[in-house]
Amino acid sequence: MGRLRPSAAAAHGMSLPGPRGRRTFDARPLSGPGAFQIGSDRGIDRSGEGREPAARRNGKRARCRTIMLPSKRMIRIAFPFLRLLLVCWATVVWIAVAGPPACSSTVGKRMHDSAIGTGSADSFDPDGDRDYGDIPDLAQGVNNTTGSRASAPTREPGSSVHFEQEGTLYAHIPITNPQPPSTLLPPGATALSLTVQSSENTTCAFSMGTAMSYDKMTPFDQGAGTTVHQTILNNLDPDPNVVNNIYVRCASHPDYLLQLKYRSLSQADPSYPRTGKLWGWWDLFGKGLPSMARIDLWLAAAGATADEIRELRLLNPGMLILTNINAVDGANLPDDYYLKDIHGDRLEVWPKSYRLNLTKPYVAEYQAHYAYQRMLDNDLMFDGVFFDNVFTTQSWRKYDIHGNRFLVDADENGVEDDPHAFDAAWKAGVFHELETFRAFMPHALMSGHGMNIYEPGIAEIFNGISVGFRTADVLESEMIFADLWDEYHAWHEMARQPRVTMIESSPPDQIAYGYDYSPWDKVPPSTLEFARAYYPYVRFGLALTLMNDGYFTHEFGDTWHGNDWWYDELDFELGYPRGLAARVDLGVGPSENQMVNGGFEAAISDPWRFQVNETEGNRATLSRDTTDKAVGVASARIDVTAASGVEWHIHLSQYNRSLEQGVIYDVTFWAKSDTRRTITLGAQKGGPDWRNYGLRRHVFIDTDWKKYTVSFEANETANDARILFQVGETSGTVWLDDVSMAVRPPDVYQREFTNGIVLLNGSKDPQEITIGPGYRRLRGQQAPRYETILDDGEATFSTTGTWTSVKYDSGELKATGPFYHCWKENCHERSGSQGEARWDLEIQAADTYTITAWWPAAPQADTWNQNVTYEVVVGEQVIASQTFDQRSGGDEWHFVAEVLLSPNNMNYIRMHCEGEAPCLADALHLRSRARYNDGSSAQKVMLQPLDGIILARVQGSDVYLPLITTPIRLSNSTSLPSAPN
Ligand SMILES: [Ca+2]
Ligand SMILES: [Ca+2]
Ligand SMILES: [Ca+2]
Repeated sequence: MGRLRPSAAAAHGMSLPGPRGRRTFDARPLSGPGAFQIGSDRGIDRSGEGREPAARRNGKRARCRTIMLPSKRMIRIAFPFLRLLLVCWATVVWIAVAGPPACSSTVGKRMHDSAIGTGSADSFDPDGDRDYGDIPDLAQGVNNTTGSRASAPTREPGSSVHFEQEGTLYAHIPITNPQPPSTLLPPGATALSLTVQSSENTTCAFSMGTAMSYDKMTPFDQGAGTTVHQTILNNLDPDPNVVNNIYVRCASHPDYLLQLKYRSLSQADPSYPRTGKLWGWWDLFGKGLPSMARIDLWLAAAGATADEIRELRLLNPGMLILTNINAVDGANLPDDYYLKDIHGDRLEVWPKSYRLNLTKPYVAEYQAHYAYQRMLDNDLMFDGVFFDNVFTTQSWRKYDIHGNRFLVDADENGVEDDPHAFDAAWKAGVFHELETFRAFMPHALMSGHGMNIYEPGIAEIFNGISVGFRTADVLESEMIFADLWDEYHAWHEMARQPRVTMIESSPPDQIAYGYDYSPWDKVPPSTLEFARAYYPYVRFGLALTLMNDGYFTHEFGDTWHGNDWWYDELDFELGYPRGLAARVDLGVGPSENQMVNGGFEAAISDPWRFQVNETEGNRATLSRDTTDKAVGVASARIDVTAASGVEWHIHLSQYNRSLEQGVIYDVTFWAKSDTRRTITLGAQKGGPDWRNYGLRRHVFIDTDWKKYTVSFEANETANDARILFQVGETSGTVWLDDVSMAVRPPDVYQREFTNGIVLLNGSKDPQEITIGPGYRRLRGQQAPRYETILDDGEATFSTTGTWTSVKYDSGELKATGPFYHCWKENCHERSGSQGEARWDLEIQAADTYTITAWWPAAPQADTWNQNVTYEVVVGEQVIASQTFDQRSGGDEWHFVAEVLLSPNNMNYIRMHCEGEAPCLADALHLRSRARYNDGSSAQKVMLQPLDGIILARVQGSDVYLPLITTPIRLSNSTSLPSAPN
């Protein structure tokens, strides 16, 4: 999820969720050994909104994990410490309760439900199933009355870990505020500084591994006779499969036991290619753990038990596994937790799942505690949490899933909220949720969907993202390669350590999103097989992934996770990178900077122009600043003293720039401002109708000078373009310097690994790359050496007679059928009885080719032609033909012929139809018998547009590709060093 429609991106300049911005659907029915019950009994967090599964796989009813559901009324009637008490309610472990503490009396029944209630420390996990659902096995103490949170932990020398956190003493609870609370530790941690507070002056002691009586415990190092007790826990087991259980008692209340859990993360550093999976746990579980162990990164695997995770870690020590919650949706919560419209109605975003009101701090805190609880429930075996739907704005959501208008009223005053104010409160809530969880678990891995790495604050919280299905968007020209490249690298450059970004690659969108939200019932089986085996999409996603340190998965798409598709390349042991990716030098020289006086070294005059819409109340001045500049002797300084909030009302632009349609440009500039803010970069016609020339992008800028690069594809050829910096969003001062615009060099990259090299062609042209000796292709059986789809929308297609380009396409993400698709939405339909369609074949190498044909399963098909003949023509001889009845069989590839073809002949395929019934000419698919990974020497490689290849280093050879090159340029960053040579 978090898919970004390029049009939405262009309009909003950031990762606003588009029509596909839906929650991930995570499962499908599965039959066979190990299959689970279909439906709610499968225990799947089907909607992904963070509900506890209805039942566990063994059929046992899941324990109630509801840890804190304070109602609004409760909060109003409670005394001021209630918020604090909610925290201790949620989090303090009562193994043995020596009298009703304030915490339990306040929370009443819920506390009773979830407390152990037997009064015996030995009854912890009484059923011995290591399912801690019996009790809330966690302890912590965040001061929510003051809002203070844990500061970032600081590593002490050696492997000891030290946490700093402001303390709070909870009245009447014998032991509180452990620092750190139960949490994950960095890899290899063997010692920890632990502090607890007691309700009265006393002496405290601890035991490790088992809960001993007070007199057998080890006294804390410091604090005897006081309320603050500190000790060093030595000899922690750093084995990532071992939870260190720590028990604490104090002499004042020796029956009261505080339990804490600490576990070290593993030193996960799997070799490449690194593989991942999202949501797929339940479907793949039937394959057995050894099969699942070939995955290095499991995201959103909430169904995994602690024992299963331990076994997986033994099978694959480099594995990481994350549980999940939905950051912004929920179910089965008190009514006041939900976002309402002006009529008091909730926003249904998935059947029976509703958007929460994260403008309320207690809702954000509930979400954070829920995520923390999920970690602790599973004996702390998960390595972190996948947060689905991390939307930091919400005003864009105008309708519920039924199409009902939703006029948001988050402050519940009966009046529609101002969208800016609502978004600001919403964003604060989302960050409060994320930061609260982060305070509990500074070392847990946090990944998710929907975040924008450039948004201030995101990189400090998240270790990575799962980049959802954008490779198909690039392959289908819905987004430019440069944007995906920049986003992927920015996550690796900016995110919190350790970095765990995944690329979710997928088949063509028309298949992945064209057959409902339960496509397994609706995609024709042969089309599903095509989706699995359309290798160019796999190779592009994989080669892109290997250009940085991310994890790769090729899945059906966001409508269906859990396929166990596997590819030859994933079995090749590529080893470890020898450096960063670098651009391959194709002999294309750097393009000229097309901006004049972009450094503001001369007086700021034409073609620069500064415009302020004063009739709308804007006030701003432009000056040349010689005291504060990034490059040279001066910068441009814009002081906005009054802003209407409309970005373009105040802008600095340079007129009369030249653009060429289809060319990718990099606009590079330095910027800073007096406060963190966004500016908007645009390219548009320099006169009426001021239309967009392909660029409109928000850029987050900071209070210190940074260099930014924004890439765009010009959507027409023009000499009257103006490049704009719009600053009318808000008042303040913005500085700009060293603005340049140049043609982006071809996006062709290579990266060296210990056992091979990866090449990626991110350009729209085929690229022949000379490598020299020392490399060979991999050996595999899957992918054809040559594979093409010839669509009627391409120049190789022609007709005689009367044909019309028509669109038979049911669209994407439709909930109701029928489902049907011309290939790439359009096909040619013949009227009359004359004429034929023809696809010219461009054969690259002599081989035997399998040819198949596609037409749509449109509702109108019952009137279509019954005798449609495809003929394969070689040198004017028909060498094979096949006749189809197009009234049925649409949305599948149909076998036409398997024939020998060579580049030396005039080859084409023609289609003609009998009678006057309409016939459809759409797409052909050609696959060679030769294999892509044939083990052959690879001194030269021809890469198709948006394609990639992994080559093996020939044993004994250690030749580096001699094409080392200009370093990669990243957005929001300066240059990276080039790869080794
Ligand atoms: Ca309101
Ligand atoms: Ca300058
Ligand atoms: Ca087509």
